[in-house]
Amino acid sequence: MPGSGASLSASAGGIRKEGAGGSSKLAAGEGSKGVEGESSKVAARGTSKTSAEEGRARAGTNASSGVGEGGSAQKLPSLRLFFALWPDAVTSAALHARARALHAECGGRAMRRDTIHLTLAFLGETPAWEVERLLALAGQVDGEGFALVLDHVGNWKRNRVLWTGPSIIPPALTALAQGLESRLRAAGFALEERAFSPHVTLVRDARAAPAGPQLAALRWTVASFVLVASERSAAGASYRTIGRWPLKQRG
Ligand code: 2AM
Repeated sequence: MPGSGASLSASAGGIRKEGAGGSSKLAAGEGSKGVEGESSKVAARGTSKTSAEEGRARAGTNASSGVGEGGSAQKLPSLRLFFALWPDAVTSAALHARARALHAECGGRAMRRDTIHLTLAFLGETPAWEVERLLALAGQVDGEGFALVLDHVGNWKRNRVLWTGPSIIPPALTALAQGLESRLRAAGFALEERAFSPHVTLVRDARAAPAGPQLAALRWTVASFVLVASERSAAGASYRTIGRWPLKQRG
């Protein structure tokens, strides 16, 4: 991983940050057994801090081991980061309904509404000081908004994940994921080699494959992308949005 680099100031004006799910409220019963034990801590909107300050302020960090100058082991602050598409409230409610329907049929753990998303690029454990560079880099991505038609339900047997995705991938989604990936790689961030496979995880640890017909198509109007920190504790995982970038609307 490279050291800290470019200043954020040039692109800070284009960055707007807000909570991941738009709403952190959970539907009744979501804390019950059979529901994914994750929660979303949504940060306050609209502060006057600069992007760099906000990125740092939101960088509640994990600690990864490192070796200090004298050779002694020390804890370095790090974050588990990924870029994602985060659904608006209506879309996340519809996706959550789909997750519950699959859970009713197949068992496992349904994703909670405020944790449902589509991963664009998974960075994993990342030094906290890299957040500024990631914010600047994402601000350079010149993506277009698009409609994502989620008309497919898939079942990954290897990890017992049930997911939904588009049978036709919009070119603007491919361009966005590739634009992020190429910038991240050029900046020295390590990404997985496997090809981008757009999907929204709905159920984990499913006990059975869905037997029924494919569900009705769900249309998601994608207007922004986000950088998210995933945090794990005894209570489960929570997601915190660190940055949000609007996608251009086609006129
Ligand atoms: P998933 O939906 O298929 O589980 C946060 O962990 C997000 O990053 C999840 O949406 C997860 O995808 C995705 N992700 C991609 N690669 C990952 C990896 N190697 N480990 C954990 N999560 C990964």
